[in-house]
Amino acid sequence: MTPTITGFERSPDGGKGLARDTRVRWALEEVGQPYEVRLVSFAQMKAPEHLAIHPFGQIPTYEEGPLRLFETGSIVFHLAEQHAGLLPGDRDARARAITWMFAALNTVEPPILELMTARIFERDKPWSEERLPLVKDRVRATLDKLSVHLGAADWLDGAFSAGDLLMVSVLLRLRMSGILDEYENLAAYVARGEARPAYVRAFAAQFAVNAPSIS
Ligand SMILES: N[C@@H](CCC(=O)N[C@@H](CS)C(=O)NCC(=O)O)C(=O)O
Repeated sequence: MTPTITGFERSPDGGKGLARDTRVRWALEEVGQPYEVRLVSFAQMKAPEHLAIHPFGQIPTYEEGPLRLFETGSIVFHLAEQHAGLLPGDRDARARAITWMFAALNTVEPPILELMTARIFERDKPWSEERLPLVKDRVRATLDKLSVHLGAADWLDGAFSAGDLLMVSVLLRLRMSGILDEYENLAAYVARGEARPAYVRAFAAQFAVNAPSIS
């Protein structure tokens, strides 16, 4: 059965691949699962039909027959459980890969989201300039430790896993800030993720929808 995911009718990032449907597309591409996409406007996301699938009125969602999921982490985990390729077979290695999924979304992403909020949504506030360095340092405090853990390895724990897929996706959100480039090994790690054929396909698919049209 071909699953259907939702994505923005037009992503506010103009095709940079930062909207979370890209993470789901990437996971689907990694496991070789064809999928369909239903594009939704902001108004449609808040309408009852969509709220019945996503209680918070957001994207992405995932529908597979009677199964309806929301939350990117949950969707990627479901795909990783149903298909080979995103989680190791060994019990302990699998548990560690799942731990990295949680670490990406629960530990690394929150300060990055705070930085995005400070840079984009709060930049006209009178206290914005004063607050920004504090928020950036909170991001660095997490990346310092992540960078030490990764060291010279290609991936976080052995072979590429759903943990890497989510961690790379989260770190990608930092590119515009310049902070990622302060960490040579993390910048190379993200570049390795982006070079994966599955990511290239996922990025191209969302870009085709979201790229600004030239007229
Ligand atoms: N924790 C959720 C966050 C979902 C989320 O923030 N989605 C954004 C797009 S990346 C969205 O739909 N924003 C529009 C809105 O909140 O109105 C997940 O990981 O799926």
